[in-house]
Amino acid sequence: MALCGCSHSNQTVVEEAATPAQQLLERLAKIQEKGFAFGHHDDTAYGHYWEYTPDSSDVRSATGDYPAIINWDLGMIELDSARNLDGVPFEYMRQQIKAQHARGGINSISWHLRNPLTGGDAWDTSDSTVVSHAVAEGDSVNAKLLAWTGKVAAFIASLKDDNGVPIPVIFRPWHEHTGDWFWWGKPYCTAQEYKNLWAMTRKVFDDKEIDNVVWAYSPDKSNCSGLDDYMERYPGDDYIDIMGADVYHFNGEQGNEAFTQWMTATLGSAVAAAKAHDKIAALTETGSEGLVLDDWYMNVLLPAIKDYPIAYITVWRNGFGMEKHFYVPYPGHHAIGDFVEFYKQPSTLFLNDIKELK
Ligand code: BMA
Repeated sequence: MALCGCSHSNQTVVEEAATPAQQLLERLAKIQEKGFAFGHHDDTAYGHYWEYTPDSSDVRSATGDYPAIINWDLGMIELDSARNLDGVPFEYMRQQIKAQHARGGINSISWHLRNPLTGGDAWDTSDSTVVSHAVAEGDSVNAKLLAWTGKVAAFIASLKDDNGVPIPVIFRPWHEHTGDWFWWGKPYCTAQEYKNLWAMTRKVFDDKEIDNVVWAYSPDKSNCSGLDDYMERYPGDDYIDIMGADVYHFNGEQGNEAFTQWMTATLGSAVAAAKAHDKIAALTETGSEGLVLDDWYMNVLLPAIKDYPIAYITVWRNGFGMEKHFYVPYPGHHAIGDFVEFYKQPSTLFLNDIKELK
């Protein structure tokens, strides 16, 4: 996107170069014209049977191709830990982000940060005053969260290719806030307090003039049955680039209908909001844990999303050595054929489909 800094007095037109973030947003819009990009969390860090093995990927084992998008999580970076909450070393993550970018793919980032009041994890909802402290200027919890956010901003700003050019990423903090499982969830703060979390976060990045971040908002299906719910805690057009939705499938075959209804309610709202606010829509998290249905990708997911204009979807991780915690079929799994069929669809875009689309 070329921004015009026009000077009418002397008839010169200065074309400002697009920022890395603007380039990624344009790319996502192009991707959406062709279909939707497929994303997988921690794809090249570990899979069902392996971990930290260069070039490995459960998606590639199944299809011969990498996912178009790989998601990473920065949880624990705030404590200066060398590894994230799921054990991924941050330096390994950085290398893998560079590798995914170099091969023409896209990276996205989430942040399951710890509770700055109690010292517990992201799921510690034991003290519902945490957000009010976190957004109160001068409060020690506020100071702690600002420092934590600074560490995330520093990591993201440090993502550069071999030529020192910043790597654009999608960043999706404060996710699934309509639910009640994270300390920033709906029952534990007012809408204004939640919006203030976003304003704080953005200020940390904007003060550092970080320009490689595309910002995603991602309500969960929980407490999100229509556009009003979806928009209730929307931080504002200046802060958000992507209208996301997190919608998981539960209960195997019995859950099919509910999944489709939730998709209509939540992803449908994201798409409507994206249209009204001139943003990109995405299914920022989805999946069926353990793939209990042989045909989930082709016969449940695809029909549920096919009519929505979205730029990408992301499924969650294939936990190494975790018997039932996986979302992409691994070698030998009974749902491989279905996933390969899904891969072959013209609308599903993997790395090879998007790498030239810049
Ligand atoms: C959840 C599970 C957890 C993990 C968390 C953050 O959905 O995968 O095992 O710690 O996401 O990645």
